[in-house]
Amino acid sequence: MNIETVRVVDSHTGGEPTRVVISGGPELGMGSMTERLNTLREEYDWFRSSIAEEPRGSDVLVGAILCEPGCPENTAGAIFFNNVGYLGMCGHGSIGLAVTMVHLGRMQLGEHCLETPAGNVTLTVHDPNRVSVSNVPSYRYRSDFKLQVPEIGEVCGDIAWGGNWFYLISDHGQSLDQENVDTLTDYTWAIRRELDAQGVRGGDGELIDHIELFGPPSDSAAADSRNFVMCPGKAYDRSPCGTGTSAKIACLIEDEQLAPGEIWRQESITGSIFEAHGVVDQRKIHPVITGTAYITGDARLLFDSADPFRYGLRSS
Ligand code: PYC
Repeated sequence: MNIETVRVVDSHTGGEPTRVVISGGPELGMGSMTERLNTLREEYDWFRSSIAEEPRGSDVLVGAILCEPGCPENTAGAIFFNNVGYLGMCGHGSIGLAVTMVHLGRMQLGEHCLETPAGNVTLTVHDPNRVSVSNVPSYRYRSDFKLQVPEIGEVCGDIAWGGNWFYLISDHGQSLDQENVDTLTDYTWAIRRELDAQGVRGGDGELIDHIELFGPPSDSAAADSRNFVMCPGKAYDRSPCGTGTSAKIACLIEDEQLAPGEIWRQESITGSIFEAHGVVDQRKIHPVITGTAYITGDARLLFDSADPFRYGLRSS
């Protein structure tokens, strides 16, 4: 494999970066996206780390390998990854990927089906920057789940699936402000560690690796809620987190605090906003998340065989 010809397009969705590998990635075969993810993890994890880790990437970057779809009528497939591993789905990343494909002239306005390891999602391209993602069915697994955290005391929240696993907490006494990011990072990381230490898992036995705090929006005329989302690699999401907003929509609909079709505007800690609603079909909640992404780069990555950090700072 010649990794000197890796072409990437970078974008950000509400401040959260996405790097889409357009060509030059490893040969992953034509199995399902889950099978291709497993091949990537088992045989080419160095490729993930070389793209996502410093010095070429950063802790906050989400990468995506653009794949041929398994089913020819679908537009594309994608495998999402970050500085420490892999994501079943990524909402901001799907919006970034759609805007990237429009930039490349490979996606037109309208509806497209994207295959992901978590399931197929529908991307609706409204204009070259604005995209809706009709996400995988999302649901609450445990409500009012109490956790004793040595550094904090008792916390209580919902465990929900939105394409990734989330622990959603509204009652935390923290101020969701940019100036408070270090404290929020320590707070959510202590919770994340304790969920793992106590063996608390999602419904499928997977790690609950995203912690989401909610608070009042900065402007109640513009948004319904503000969040802080701690991601698996200890970076916080600069966007309102598409899969995290999906998990929230599922909880709100299950609590009858939001009607199907009613708009929920989720603000991130950076002030960016996703507009979301839930569609209920055969008793399943399908969140639809709308956001805006911009292209920030279109580049060829270089790998010098003499570079001791060519596979990433942690993994080389
Ligand atoms: O938007 O779903 C998302 C996401 C997950 C991790 C970072 N962003």
